[in-house]
Amino acid sequence: MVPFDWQDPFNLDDQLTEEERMIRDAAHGFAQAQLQPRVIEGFSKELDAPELFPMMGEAGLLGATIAEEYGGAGAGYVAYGLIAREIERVDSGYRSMASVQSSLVMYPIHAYGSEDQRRKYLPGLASGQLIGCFGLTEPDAGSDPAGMKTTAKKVDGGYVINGSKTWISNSPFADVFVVWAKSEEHGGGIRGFVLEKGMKGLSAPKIEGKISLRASTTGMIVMDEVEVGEDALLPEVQGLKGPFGCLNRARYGISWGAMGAAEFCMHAARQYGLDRQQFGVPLASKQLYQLKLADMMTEISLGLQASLRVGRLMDEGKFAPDMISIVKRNNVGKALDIARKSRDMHGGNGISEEYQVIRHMVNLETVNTYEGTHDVHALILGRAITGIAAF
Ligand code: TGC
Ligand code: FAD
Repeated sequence: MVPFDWQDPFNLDDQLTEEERMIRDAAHGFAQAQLQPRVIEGFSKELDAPELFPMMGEAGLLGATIAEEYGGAGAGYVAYGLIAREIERVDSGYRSMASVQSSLVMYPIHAYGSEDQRRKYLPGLASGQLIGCFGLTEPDAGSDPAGMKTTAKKVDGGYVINGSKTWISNSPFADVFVVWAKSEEHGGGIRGFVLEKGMKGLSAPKIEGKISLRASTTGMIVMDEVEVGEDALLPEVQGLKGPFGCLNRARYGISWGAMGAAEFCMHAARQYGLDRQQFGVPLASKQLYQLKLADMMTEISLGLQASLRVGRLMDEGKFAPDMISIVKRNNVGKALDIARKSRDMHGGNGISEEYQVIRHMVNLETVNTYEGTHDVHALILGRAITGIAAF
């Protein structure tokens, strides 16, 4: 028998390699030293924080799975998940900034780009000197990206792109825009293009007034007759499997990240219950309070084990996207439930920014929606179980 550790019930630590533990500890140190001190004000004032990208780059947190020759860390998907968990322990918005950069911008350039595109963009994105964004969602095409209206028309020497994308993380200060469009030249099939800040006809207005994910900047991408060269096309992928291949990585990272937010909320509720006296005793001595803590610990430990399993399978090249739907959907749904419970267990203090749990709670509403809503992932799984697509 071994002593039981409520912070690591299944001894996840023991299932990691030495390198993974080092990456996790470095990410934890960075997140607590650099992100935690600024998040309350950043969220409250809805501050843009582009300066975080070079800081995250220097800490080795961008493009962890990308080969070292392009500036990445050459690490595996478990390490990538551990980074997401540590950043989202502080705030889902900061994790969004990093996961868009790594999974939705660096990954497609690495996996679908030409060698020239890889050399041109990846080192700058890895160091955080360049900031990336990913444009799939449109005003009239969210859960159904096949309904997108953005087009790429072939012209001499390149393409002309028209359309608009909305709810795009990082877009207002992005340098590099990975955008998906229907290409006339390819029979209306979906193709990816890399656009750059400053191109004529390209703008990225900020969406103001979010009540969730306020520490992360979100905007639109407006493309009005944007002319790009042939070298802007991502040559190696065609069809929706292009953007979905990126989403697989980001959704998987979110499954770890959401557990980081949930761990913060559980630890906060535990400490609050030990410190706060009511009816002459600590709240933590009450059965109802302990039941909630037991449920939280159980869901977090199961969720982390599941993400670890999927990460190992990704590293071995043996994963199916449906596995990722299970962990994205379940872990985010459980994290949201844990954040709501923690908010309740803090009583009136639970609505104060100082205690931070309500910030995690409202952030997780976004996380439950983006990268495939909770219900869309249920339908992906329903299709896998029945063979019938019910979208
Ligand atoms: P469907 O017919 O199922 O598939 C079309 C083609 O794509 C392939 N495919 C996949 N490939 C790789 N990975 C996956 N997960 C894949 N899923 C599908 C499929 O094999 C097929 O290939 P081919 O060669 O036969 O053409 O497509 P559908 O149009 O019926 O899609 C249905 C559905 C609901 C599954 C899909 O549209 C969906 O997932 N919708 C959700 C949209 C979404 O997740 N959007 C996310 C936008 S990005 C974002 O939110 C970033 S937030 C980041 C942050 O700030 O952290
Ligand atoms: P809709 O698709 O209109 O869905 C509305 C509701 O209907 C949901 O409850 C949904 O589950 C339900 N629904 C939809 N279809 C069905 C169905 N067939 N059956 C039953 N119910 C259904 N996108 C990007 O491309 N890049 C980004 O960087 C990005 N960042 C984001 C950042 C933030 C802060 C937010 C909020 C969103 C971001 N998104 C981004 C967009 C996000 O991916 C979409 O919001 C999400 O995919 C849902 O699309 P929608 O908002 O159009 O909702």
